[in-house]
Amino acid sequence: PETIFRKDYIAPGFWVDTVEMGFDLDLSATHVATRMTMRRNHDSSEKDLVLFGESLKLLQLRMNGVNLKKSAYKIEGETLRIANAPDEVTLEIETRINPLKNTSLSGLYASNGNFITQCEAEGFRKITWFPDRPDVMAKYTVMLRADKKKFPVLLSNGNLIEEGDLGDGRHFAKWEDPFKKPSYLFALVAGKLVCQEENYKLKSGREVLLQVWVEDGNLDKTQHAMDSLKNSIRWDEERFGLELDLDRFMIVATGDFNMGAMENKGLNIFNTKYVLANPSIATDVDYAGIESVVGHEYFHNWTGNRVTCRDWFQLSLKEGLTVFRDQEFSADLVGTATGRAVKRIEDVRLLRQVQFSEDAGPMAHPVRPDSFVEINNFYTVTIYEKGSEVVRMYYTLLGHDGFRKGMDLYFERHDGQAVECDDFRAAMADSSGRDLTQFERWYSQAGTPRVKVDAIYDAEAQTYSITLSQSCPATPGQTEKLPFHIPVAMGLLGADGKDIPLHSVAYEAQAGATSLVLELTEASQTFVFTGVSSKPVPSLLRNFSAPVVLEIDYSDEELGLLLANDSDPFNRWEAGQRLATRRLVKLTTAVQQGEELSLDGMFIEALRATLNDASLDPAFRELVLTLPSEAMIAEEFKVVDPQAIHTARQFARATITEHLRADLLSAYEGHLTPGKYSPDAQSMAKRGLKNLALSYLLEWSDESTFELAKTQFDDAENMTDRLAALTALTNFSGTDKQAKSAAKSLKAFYKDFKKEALVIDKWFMLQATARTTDVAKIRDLMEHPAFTLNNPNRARSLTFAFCNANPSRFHAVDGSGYALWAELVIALNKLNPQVAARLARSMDRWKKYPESLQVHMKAALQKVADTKKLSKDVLEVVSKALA
Ligand code: DPP
Ligand code: ZN
Repeated sequence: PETIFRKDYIAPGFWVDTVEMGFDLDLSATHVATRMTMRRNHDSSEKDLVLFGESLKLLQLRMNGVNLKKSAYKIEGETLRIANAPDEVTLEIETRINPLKNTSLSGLYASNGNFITQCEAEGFRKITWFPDRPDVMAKYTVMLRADKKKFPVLLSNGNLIEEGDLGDGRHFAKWEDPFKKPSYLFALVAGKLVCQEENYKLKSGREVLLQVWVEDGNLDKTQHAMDSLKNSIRWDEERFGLELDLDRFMIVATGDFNMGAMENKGLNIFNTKYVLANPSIATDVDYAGIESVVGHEYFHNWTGNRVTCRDWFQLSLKEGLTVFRDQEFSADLVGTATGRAVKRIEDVRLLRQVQFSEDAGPMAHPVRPDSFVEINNFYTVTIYEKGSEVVRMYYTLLGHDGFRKGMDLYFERHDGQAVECDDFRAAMADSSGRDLTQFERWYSQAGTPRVKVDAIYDAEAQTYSITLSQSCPATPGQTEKLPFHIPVAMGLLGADGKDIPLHSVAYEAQAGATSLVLELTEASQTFVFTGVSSKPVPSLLRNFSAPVVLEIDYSDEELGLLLANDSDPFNRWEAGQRLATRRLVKLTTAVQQGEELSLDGMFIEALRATLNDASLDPAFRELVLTLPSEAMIAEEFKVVDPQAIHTARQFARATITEHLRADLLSAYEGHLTPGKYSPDAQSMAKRGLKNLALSYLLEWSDESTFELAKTQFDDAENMTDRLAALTALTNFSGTDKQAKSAAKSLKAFYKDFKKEALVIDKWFMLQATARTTDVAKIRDLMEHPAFTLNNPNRARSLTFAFCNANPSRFHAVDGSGYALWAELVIALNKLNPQVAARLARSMDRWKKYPESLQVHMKAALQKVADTKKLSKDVLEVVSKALA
């Protein structure tokens, strides 16, 4: 398939001013009539009028009132060209599409008898021929017609300007979006839906209508999404001075959705997973996810919709920025300093576990990619999470007010435009007067930079010199990297654990501060601190001020001091993770060499002290007590041995429990949250620590802790506690009687929640990631009547979870996991290429495994690559892996 390059960008030959669309909605044969007014772009080298289309039945094409004969245009693949079009054109196009047959869930499709659209990135071309590219922005008017009984609700972007009956059992609704937008933000929804609605007063006093639309029977699960929406609106007003520009804002939930959610103008469409919640079906994690995704999509209204992307290579312009905004939103809502740190730690954990791994694999790409085969493959953690880190670095470099000035200038310059990442950087530079030329490399160079630390204390001169040296590993297509502009927030701790006032000639203006942001711009730089009366312990990269790997040799004692004292909570946690990682790596090697395993007292006592420190936020304690995941431990090795890592980590968990049982039990009992469920930060933190304690307690075979979990499962009044208990029970290895009892609980859970799709997803996922679940068990579960590959959430809950989150079982030594993976990718490829390509990525890092596994992995990859009619989505992923 064809590779598309950023450097080949050509402005569109024609602009579109207005689009009028008429839909006659029918599940298997929808008629779409489009009329658009277009005008030549004299600045473009493209002279033809170019439209894109896919899976369309073209019924008619008229230009300026004249039917075009087949000879007047040329269709090649997805492209339709009209040569010699006049400068002013009215184009009328009629197409027919079949939403029912559209299992790709891109374009217009059917979901449980309703119509849903998804047009980002290139789904609009599955609805009509159109210059479907984000730099073509137009005003839309949409007329929807459908059977009134089957499709009582008809929604599209913007404002409802007319509705009524058509007489023949059909009705219509006419919608007008007052803002011009790219086609990827188009949306329509039609079907049997109900809504929770509310009038909401903006800060300016203007009233807006907010609606959350769901299928019948789900109105008891919309309150949290509505609350999150109101919080988002208020937050964007207060933090960025950005007001909702529409009179009406709608959220629609659908059970069939490829992604989390979509920011269509005024009509956000969401995966049910990020809308539906009440205490009995949703966990604390779900509540937090809904808040952040509702925020994310709402914030796109300015960062993405009002100012959009010139081309898809600029995707991070809107996604990185909007992730940064949603992260800040969630942090601000918690409000406390440790609450912010907890959020930061969770975000960084995800970045490291998934994005660092992407950066080290065959799909590594810069935040602003130079090329792609299929844009849908580039909705990645690099674009989103690393993109957010890049935005966060401006924030760190320019400060709170400086960043806000940059944002203001960005909107002042670009409102209503489709722009590039460079335009954002220019706004940040010009508003602050800072030279951010070198900062561009964060957009152009892939790979995770490494910063090596060498420090020398000179007792006589009382100076402390820190030398920072940066490098960045080669990535596909990029062998040499130039130095990045890296903000390194730091402080120095004295022997008492307190921050030492900092004095450095290079940062004279901030003399006496206890935290500084060093700017590393060269390959190697030395920063000298004076007046340091004893050898300090450095705390570097505070709050994770840059997306890099920090290589520094700490002694266990230094890490202990940081864990107990650092004024930066992120680095406190980081010190604990370093202590743990060091031990888990050693244990893994010991497992491989058949040596006896042991865990030292220093580490266990450090954990005990943290666990029992009542002055610390329970959420923070939970994070410190959580060992690095098996995937994170794997990153420490050149050659990964998933079973040894699993054994090592399990040993560590059991040993921690052996020594801390009494402390864990009192942590459990001390953090109960009786009474009505509330998803506030404090209650969530308590539940989190309590349930972590429970999962540890069940690592140590014992009758009473099993009963504790069993009782929690039976008596739970919310899904958080119920699911935590069931997970612990399912992973418990005890007597036969206990195993039977756990199986009974699992069955009861299914029965109780059979009607709640999102809960059944959890039921599958819990089993997919259980320690004892092997490939055969997954095949069994795939035969379960509730399992289907047709629904992305369900497919992900069982098969993706197994391939991505149960490494010791997926990487079975006989290669059976890989064979299953290949079958699944091939099956999904036929149904839904986007989802298939996501699963295909599970094999990205195959070269990191021992030869004996690589043989099987390569065979599985090859099997997929050799499949006939492979989508370009999957083809791109597997051919890059095999390259
Ligand atoms: N633009 C969507 C989002 O990230 C995903 N397609 O919100
Ligand atoms: Zn987004």
